[in-house]
Amino acid sequence: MPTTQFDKESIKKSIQGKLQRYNGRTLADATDQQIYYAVASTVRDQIMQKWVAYREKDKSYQGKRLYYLSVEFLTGRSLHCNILNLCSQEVYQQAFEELGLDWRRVFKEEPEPGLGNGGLGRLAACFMDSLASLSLPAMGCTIRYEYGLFRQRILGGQQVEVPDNWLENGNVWEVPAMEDVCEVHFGGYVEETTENGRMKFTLKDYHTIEAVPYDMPVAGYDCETVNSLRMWRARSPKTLDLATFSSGQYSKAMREQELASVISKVLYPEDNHYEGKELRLKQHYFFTSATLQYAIKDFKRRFGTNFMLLPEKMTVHINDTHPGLAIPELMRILMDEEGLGWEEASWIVQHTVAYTNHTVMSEALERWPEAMMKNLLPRIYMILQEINRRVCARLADHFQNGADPRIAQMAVTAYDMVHMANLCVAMSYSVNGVSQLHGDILKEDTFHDYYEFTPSKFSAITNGITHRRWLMTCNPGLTKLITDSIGDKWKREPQLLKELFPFQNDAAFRAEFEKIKRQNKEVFSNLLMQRQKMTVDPDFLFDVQAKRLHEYKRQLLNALHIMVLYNRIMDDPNFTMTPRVFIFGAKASPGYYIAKQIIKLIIAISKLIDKSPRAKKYLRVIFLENYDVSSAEALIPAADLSEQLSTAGKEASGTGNMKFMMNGAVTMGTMDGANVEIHDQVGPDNIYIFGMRADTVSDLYREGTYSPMHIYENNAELRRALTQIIDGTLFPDNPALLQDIYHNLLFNDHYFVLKDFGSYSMAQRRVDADYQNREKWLKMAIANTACSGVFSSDRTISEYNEMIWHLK
Ligand code: 26Q
Repeated sequence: MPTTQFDKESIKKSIQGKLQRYNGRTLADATDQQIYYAVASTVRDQIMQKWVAYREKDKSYQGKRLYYLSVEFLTGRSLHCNILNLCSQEVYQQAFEELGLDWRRVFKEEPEPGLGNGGLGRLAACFMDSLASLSLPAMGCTIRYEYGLFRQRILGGQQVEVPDNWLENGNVWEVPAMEDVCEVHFGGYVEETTENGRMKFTLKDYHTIEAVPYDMPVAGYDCETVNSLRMWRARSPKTLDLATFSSGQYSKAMREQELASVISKVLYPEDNHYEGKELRLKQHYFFTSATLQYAIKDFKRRFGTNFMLLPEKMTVHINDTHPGLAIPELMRILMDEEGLGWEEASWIVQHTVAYTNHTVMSEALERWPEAMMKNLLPRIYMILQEINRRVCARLADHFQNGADPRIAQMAVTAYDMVHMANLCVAMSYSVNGVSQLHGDILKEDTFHDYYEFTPSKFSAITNGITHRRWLMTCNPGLTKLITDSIGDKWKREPQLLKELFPFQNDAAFRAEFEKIKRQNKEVFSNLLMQRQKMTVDPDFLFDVQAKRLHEYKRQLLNALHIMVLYNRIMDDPNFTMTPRVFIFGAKASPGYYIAKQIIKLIIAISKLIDKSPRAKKYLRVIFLENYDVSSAEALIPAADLSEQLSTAGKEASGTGNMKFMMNGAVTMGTMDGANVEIHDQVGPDNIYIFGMRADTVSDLYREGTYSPMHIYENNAELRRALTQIIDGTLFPDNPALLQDIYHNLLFNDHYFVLKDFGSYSMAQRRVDADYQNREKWLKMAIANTACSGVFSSDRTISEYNEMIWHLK
């Protein structure tokens, strides 16, 4: 196989050649988009060459393989990270320079695949990067949504959702794998027969959907490994009915096609929230079934039909419960298609499937009506019932009491619902939480009864982020400073960032660090100008809260505090403070009413402040439209303060917190999720911790004595800010617009916003003072970057591999 060189001259030639062949243009008159495609397909050629070589080696691979199943992979753009992982930054940079191309301008032409909502999907993407970079054999498996997460526009002071047609101009990075097309069956009924004295179950009268795989290469950093992200698209197996078409019934002829393809049409925009929509259940089964059919086919190719080897040769990791139907589906394939008995199939499943939980919020726990499951997946439903019967029998035996109330709590099906989390805990060999605190809560609370039943299954592995995207590509200035100071071994071993710690005391280093932060603020300000026709002053403190909008994440705490600052400025002519811009980035689920009201509130506060020349000198509020991976890559390197305000016990881990820290922002946070571990790493002097601890929160829930009204009555500043929500200060023409926010806070306040307000406000006073002390602040910021190495997903993946997967 001849290999092509990818030196500077051949890269230049390739880009120009592609423009000529694809577009009939020269570089001089090509559009930015055409240039992007020419560059990206040059990089793709380079990856393809490695992919071919890797696959060739892989053919004879006899070891274990990981299938990582996730309904979301929030990958972000690929071009820059691919160039980085190929170790080709320098040659491309030189080639660009000589061709007169602008690096950033080309990158921003790439449509961002928004195939995820937030933390869960982004984690899956970081994991893919680390798996490949650690040369572990893995395939990511998901749905190829035609429309990703909606794009957010702000119009008339509120969120408006626009469809995300990310495939409109084609996707350079994917290749269809037509040899692996398979069928997924829905509906019908189960016929029971006996064959050679054994029960046989056959699905009849089912409806077929075809699953078409598209593979995206995932190249590891500075290594030979190129794994795949496999995305399944749904289509109808029937070709167009020409007779119907000719008779003029166009729409009837098309209907079948369209009905099938809705399954992979659009990503559901709910984050940390369950909605029992049938189409969603179809999506889950669709990609899970297709993946397992492929995995079994590959196993048979490698090892024949000795299925007892399966746990030794593959792990099926399910990212939350959404792909949990992998459990009954694998049993179905082994029993109905491969002829194994229940005992064998069940043993195999219980040694092959591993499960990660990502949330303890009860409204996010996945439950499906039994009737829906039975209708849509009759054979799968039968298997679930049998699993449930056996699980309950084991439990009754264990508790020595068939009527023990714990059994109903732990059952797979109960009260007419299929409880996916119980299914996953009962049937997988490993259950893990995503931070130490979250792992403890799973053991002590969420899955307490299961923990007592099978304690050894449970573990906690703290999340991580890929430092290649979240430092090396998004923050080249800081990357260079780090390398100039401690060499470049940290790129392979991010824990070596620790060596930066003593540089806090180096005045020249601090000055350089400060300069880079300022440049990043300017870059962000320019982006804001392009996108929203706004600027921010880089001399202001950049105070950032960027994450999905959710009541438990408490954007409201931040908003109320801004109102209090505004009032202090307006009330006292001598008041001064450190000038600060509060930047919010947040999408709300389209159906989440209160979340959308909160966006309105933030934007209204922003406008109120902008109307006052005096307030504007100290305070700005920016609502960054359409917060996505690409805008995070510009925003996070510019942040000074990272707001991580979740009610303690609610945020399983958080991963944004780690990205900010790595880029030298100081955390303002509760003792929740991974904030606890960030605190452990940097020490109490390099973080602002406030608010109730998780145990106090759960005590308060249990006692039920919390009275937000009591706090309202005793805190005048807070009372005033709350009143301004409804007294016409924000909406003179419609003072009642946000009354639901007001009422929720005053009469319910489920997330303890008022309770934690005092402590938050005090911690913010310290930030205000500390930021003035440049030396102190920079030392804190540097300490944060220096201590962020453990939060690289390379460490996370190594732990998964040691504790759960055991891949070579
Ligand atoms: C539930 C039922 C049916 C369909 C969908 C869902 C659903 C969808 C999305 C449930 C949950 C989610 C998203 C969860 C999520 O993003 N969790 C986040 O995971 C991150 C990675 O582990 C953590 O860092 C965050 O703390 C956690 O909120």
